Amino acid sequence: MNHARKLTVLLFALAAIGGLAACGSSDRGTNTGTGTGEGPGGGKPVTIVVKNGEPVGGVQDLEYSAGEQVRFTVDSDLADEVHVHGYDLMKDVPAGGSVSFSFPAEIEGIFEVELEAHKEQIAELRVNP
Ligand SMILES: [Cu+2]
Repeated sequence: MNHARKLTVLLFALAAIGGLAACGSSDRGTNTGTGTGEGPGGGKPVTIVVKNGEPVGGVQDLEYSAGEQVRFTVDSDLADEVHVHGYDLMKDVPAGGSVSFSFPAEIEGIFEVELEAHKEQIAELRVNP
């Protein structure tokens, strides 16, 4: 009995992992060597400009400390859906329009911000303890 229940839990866990992996593979390497020096200070709004489905200036670094407010805007020339992994937030962005995110950085770690339909990473969200 006990064994069977454990197996069920395991299967659920696998299904959850499979679901997460289904969108946006993370095996692209998270090594973003952009030495821009100063990161966005806590609460300072950041705008990520997307042209032809790609982030202008490369994948943007968004760095926060746990508890800070994450704020950024995506300006896109193409219609897509912006997906913040980890926090699992999704918002549509119209062609030539923009969409803004504002949420507390309550999950620590490094997460991909992705243009879902184009499967393009546009930012790396880093939340430090
Ligand atoms: Cu995604």
